[in-house]
Amino acid sequence: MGVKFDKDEFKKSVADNLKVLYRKTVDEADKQQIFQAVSYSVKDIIMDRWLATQKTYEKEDVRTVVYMSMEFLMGRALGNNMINLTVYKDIKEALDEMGLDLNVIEDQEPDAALGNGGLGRLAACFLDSLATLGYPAYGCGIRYRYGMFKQQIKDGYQIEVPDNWLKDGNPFEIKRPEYSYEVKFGGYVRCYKDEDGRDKFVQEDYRSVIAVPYDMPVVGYGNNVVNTLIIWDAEPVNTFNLESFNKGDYHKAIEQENLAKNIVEVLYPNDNHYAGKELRLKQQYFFVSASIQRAIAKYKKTNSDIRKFHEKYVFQLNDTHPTVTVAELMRILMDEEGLNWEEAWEVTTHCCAYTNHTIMAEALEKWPIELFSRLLPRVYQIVEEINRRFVEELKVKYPGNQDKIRKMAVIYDGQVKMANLAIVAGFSVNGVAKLHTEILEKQELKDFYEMFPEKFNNKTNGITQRRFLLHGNPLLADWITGKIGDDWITDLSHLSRLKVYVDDEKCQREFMQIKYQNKLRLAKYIKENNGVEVDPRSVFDVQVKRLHEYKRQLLNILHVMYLYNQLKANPDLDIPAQTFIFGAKAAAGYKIAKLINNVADVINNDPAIKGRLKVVFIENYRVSNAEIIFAAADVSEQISTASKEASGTGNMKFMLNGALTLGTMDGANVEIVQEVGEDNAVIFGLTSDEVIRYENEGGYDPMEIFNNDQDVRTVLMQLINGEYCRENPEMFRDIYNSLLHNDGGRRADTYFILKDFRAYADAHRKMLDKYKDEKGWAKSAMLNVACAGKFSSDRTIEEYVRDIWKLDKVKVEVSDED
Ligand code: CR6
Repeated sequence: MGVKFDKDEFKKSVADNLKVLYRKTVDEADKQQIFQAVSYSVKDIIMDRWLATQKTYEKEDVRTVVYMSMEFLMGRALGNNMINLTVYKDIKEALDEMGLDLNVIEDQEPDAALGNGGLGRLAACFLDSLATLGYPAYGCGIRYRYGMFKQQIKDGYQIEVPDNWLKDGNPFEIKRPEYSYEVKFGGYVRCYKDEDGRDKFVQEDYRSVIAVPYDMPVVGYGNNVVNTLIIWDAEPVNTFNLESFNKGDYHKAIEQENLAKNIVEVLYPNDNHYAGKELRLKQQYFFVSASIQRAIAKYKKTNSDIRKFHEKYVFQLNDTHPTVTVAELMRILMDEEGLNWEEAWEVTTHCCAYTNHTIMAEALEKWPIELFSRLLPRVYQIVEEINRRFVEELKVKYPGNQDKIRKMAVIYDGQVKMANLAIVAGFSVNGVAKLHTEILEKQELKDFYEMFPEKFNNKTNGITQRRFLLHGNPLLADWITGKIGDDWITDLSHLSRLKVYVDDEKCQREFMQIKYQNKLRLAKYIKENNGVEVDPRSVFDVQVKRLHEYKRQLLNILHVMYLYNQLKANPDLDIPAQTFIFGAKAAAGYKIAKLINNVADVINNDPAIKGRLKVVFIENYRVSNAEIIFAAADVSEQISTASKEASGTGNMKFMLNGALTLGTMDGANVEIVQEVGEDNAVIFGLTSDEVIRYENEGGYDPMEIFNNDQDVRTVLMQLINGEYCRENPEMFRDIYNSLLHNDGGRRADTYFILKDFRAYADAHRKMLDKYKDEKGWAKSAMLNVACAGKFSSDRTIEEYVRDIWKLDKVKVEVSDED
């Protein structure tokens, strides 16, 4: 089943689009215009399938999942849409014939960077899998005017530049003003009796905005299914009738205009960190309220009994960010649909399911009740009532146990605790990797697990092979298809069929040749974008992910400093040349990028080590360059402090592209090693049990290591003796101090960097020994690909469907098929 592609028709369509959009011919148009024209031509192919899919859903009145997420890190759409329509190669050919280079055209598209990191990208992978598997699904999020900032590196520092991704227009989106909804903030709640004597609650003297949806197509692979990502924009209620307002209302009109402008202005660039800003809560309620209103309106088109809403809709809450969903749904069901509390609660608690993505304390969302009740007065009343009833339950179940109430109540200490709200009102709570779910059950959410064991389940994350292999690594994708056929594209478990080739020396050579080509491609990218020359024959050792203390980029760079010392002391050291590649955006203020860049500067310019060590910080790491980076990696650095990384998904993308994991027993690394075998990865460091034990005991003494390990001491002293910052030797004193000294409530070496240092250095040695054995390495790398099947987001989605969402697959027929 595929799209019937007519090359001449497509070429004509591109030329026509250039004419209609820009009054230009192909020769006259610039690259951006060509990108737009090609995108509209591809959108044209999508459109029939999109219409057919939505018609089918309506006709069959399907049960639907709404994936509620503040973040969708979609990346570029054009290439992925062509891949999933199965017309990538056809279009490439057609464009070739027109004298146009598809790679250049794809490069014109800005990434849709509506997310920070793993959580947002996971949402994007899930949408891809849902469409490919043929499940009715919507993503609901926010159409931020500015997505994740663009990163520039100046003088070693990260500079954040606004990402005006909509500047040239977004060719794939469709504005749907006819499905707009009002969302209200502030004011007060008036209670009155209706004609039946029942209490009615209305919000008065509020400020409001109009939520206007933009639809983005989510194309399934080769199956005619096109689902929808709805991203909400905010418009003022009364831009057009300002004149009609009297003096009193004028002020309010301006306020509402500003509210609309501000609310969707920018994505908060925090990964795994909660900042508690009022505007953030506004964003959350804004998209949640609009999305629920839309779902209910859609439901009512084909169903009459709102008491059965949960039979047709399930809301998956991507972390606590959209948790206000439970209270907003209660509000709408009661205040607007006329249900009583029990009826509304019955629906809500069968509708909402919550995914936890972290155990990091600083990521836990807690809103001061002052703020929450001021912004959402009616919703707050409902949260209070949920809390009151739940605390009653706790008192019955655990009489006299104040500690349970303190830990489990939804409102406590003047704060609304969003995770508790999600767990109390949700019917499912899941972690994102086996180890993570175990930690939730045994530690972080122990009390809830004891009370509601049936709600808890694990869903190990996954990634879409369509983007991260088929699109990102075409050479390897073709090679795999040549060996085992192309079933892997929609069923990644087929990769295991590659196992029969791992000892075949010809296959090994082919495989390593592809890796080499991909390393050349990355080397070229690095040269063009960073001006650094790297040796494609060196080991590409890569750590790309958000900059975060718990992810321990610091451990990595300290080890590079150590290696450099070794090489200087012993120039004949028999180790392969290595290139350490970093890529990461930081929350403002985290200075580690400066250290990495300064170390890079010193090492890369030292002729004494004869190019055997290079360090590169790739500027503006994002989905589009990630695809190039994963394909070229030899070693995948997954070195978070055990217990801290809930899952990780980059780890899976590296594995799928044939890199060996050098990592801790954390997150999904545990399952990666289980799949590929201990010989085909290198594991080091404290276990999560050990970390948790140390934490409970108040830490460990890093001074002991400082005193006894000369190599570690040398590296640490280099942080404060100007070795990596001649003009300001004090530059890295903070880092030095944080590793050795307690500071107020903060333990020295909070993330056990020095504790794990030796084990990490040994792990690197072990990895290099493996690399020296060419055939052994090729075999291990191939086994990583062959064993990556489990980590497809298709598998993850099938588990969500089976255990939580209970959806049926849908078939979509389109008339232009082959
Ligand atoms: N930062 C986890 O830290 C996980 C993703 C997706 C994270 C990461 O280990 O793979 O979610 N958590 O589940 C949060 O964002 C809160 C992440 O991306």
